[in-house]
Amino acid sequence: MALRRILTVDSTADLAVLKQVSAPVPAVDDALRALMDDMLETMYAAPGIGLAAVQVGEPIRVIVMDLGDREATEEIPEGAEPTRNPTYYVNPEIVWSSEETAPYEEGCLSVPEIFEEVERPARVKLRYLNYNGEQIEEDADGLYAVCIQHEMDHLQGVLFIDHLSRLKRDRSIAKVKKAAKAA
Ligand code: K2U
Ligand code: ZN
Repeated sequence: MALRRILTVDSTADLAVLKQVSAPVPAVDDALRALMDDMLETMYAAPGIGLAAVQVGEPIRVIVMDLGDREATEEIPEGAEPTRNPTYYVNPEIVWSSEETAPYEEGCLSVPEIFEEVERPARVKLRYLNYNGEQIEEDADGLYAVCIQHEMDHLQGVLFIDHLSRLKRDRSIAKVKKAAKAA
């Protein structure tokens, strides 16, 4: 497994890649699984709870996620190691979205240090291929629904700041560029 560089909006070249519409994957094979392993390692190191392949420069329709204990209902013992429960999405589709929407303050590993509220459908139904190429159909709500929709946007070349006003979006990119220059 290897860590990959995460593309960020302060770079014009990176932004051009992030704005691409990702291509469907022809087959779930060992090469794809190796990329998904790298994506997961990169996501944990960031740290993050989701990552789309385009964010590591591979514009193909693949997402990895791990909500860890964030959706857990039972109390998590103090200092316990976060449980790892990675999930993999190849050629994912949202086949149904609720009319009901819910707000969530989102961030993005490609838009560092920017957090803004985005309104999205509260519940979605997904269809995708898993790590072994098996077809899965699943309902998502809560943080799972937020994260998968955020990642699905990436596959369309859409960043969460594209849901904001033009002014807020441009200010966000300017802030990321300023911070990158200062670093
Ligand atoms: O696409 C990404 O950059 C991954 C995001 C996924 C995400 C965005 C908004 C809301 C939920 C998930 C990163 O994981 S942002 C970091 C993060 C970490 C913990 C909880 C929420 C967001
Ligand atoms: Zn993101």
